[in-house]
Amino acid sequence: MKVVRGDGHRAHFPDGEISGGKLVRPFECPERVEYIEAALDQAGLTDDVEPTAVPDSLLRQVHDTDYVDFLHDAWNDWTAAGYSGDMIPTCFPARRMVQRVPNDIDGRLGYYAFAAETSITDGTWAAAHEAASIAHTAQKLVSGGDAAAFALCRPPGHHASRDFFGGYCFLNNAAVAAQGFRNDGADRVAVLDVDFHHGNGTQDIFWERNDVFFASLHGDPRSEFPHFLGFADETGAGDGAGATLNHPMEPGTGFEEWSAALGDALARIERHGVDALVVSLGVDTYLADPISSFKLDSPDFSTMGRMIGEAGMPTVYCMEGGYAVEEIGVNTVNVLTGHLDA
Ligand code: 7XA
Ligand code: ZN
Repeated sequence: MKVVRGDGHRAHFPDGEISGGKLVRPFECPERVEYIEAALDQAGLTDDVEPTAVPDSLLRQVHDTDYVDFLHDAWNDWTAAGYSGDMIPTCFPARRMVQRVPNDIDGRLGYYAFAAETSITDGTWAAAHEAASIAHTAQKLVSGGDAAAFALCRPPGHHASRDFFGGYCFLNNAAVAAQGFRNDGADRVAVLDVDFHHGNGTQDIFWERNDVFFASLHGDPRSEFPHFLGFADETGAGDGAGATLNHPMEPGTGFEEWSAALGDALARIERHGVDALVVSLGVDTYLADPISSFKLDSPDFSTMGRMIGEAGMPTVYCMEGGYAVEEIGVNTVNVLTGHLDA
């Protein structure tokens, strides 16, 4: 399995993250990639590919054009306004307020965000753009005949919607890969999101589409981020009615229940008749993850990969979350080698 990776992610590392009422070192940090790279090397998954830039037209199929422009210009606009610290959104267009883009950069920052833990900094655009390019390159490899590829994306993407960022995500890497499959001739694609957190951005992007099935297994939004999407009764709308599947699960869920939900999601994806699969691969379901509450152990990730591999679909894995940094590498690689063993 080829691995698409780059160093551009290092440019994105905000000073802090608001967590539990404090500004703490961001959980989503560059070492995450370093630990994954070390584990890939150790496992012999060393067939590396450099990313090719994602076409702007593809990015703007997935995201609204004003949102892409906002992200591209955000840091310049911020510093031009005389600010120097990281861009932390603090004011949001809540219920019954006017949904209109403000002129002022502080207002626009809140308009295009849904959560305050995620800051934009000097290198955010470059890093997010490279992550989308990594997903795009992995999709091209698989559309070109590879059975599977791993996109080592950082920052992650599945919380990024058409027009807002948050949950450490700016551009939706998995959606870029899914849309790329469609553009390259796949009639139907599935995104399977196994990250601990619901992939609200991906769900929103494909909500009214039948050509991209979205399935997510995640912590119940009543207790877990992103709190306001990911309930079992969300199943898609319009043309996409029935093409979204949500499996929220209680804190403390272990692999027996989790893997039954995975089996169900894979069966639903198979019934949808898809030509390609994008896996939003978060390993924050791990029992020692510092911000999550499932109880998967490292060997479970091998079984997860085997189950996905046995589905026999051309597959792109896009890295999402996982914050137990010392174990993130082995857990990620276990999924990939499990897939290869299938
Ligand atoms: O998959 N998404 C993540 O791993 C990011 C979750 C962000 C949680 C922030 C809680 N304050
Ligand atoms: Zn997550």
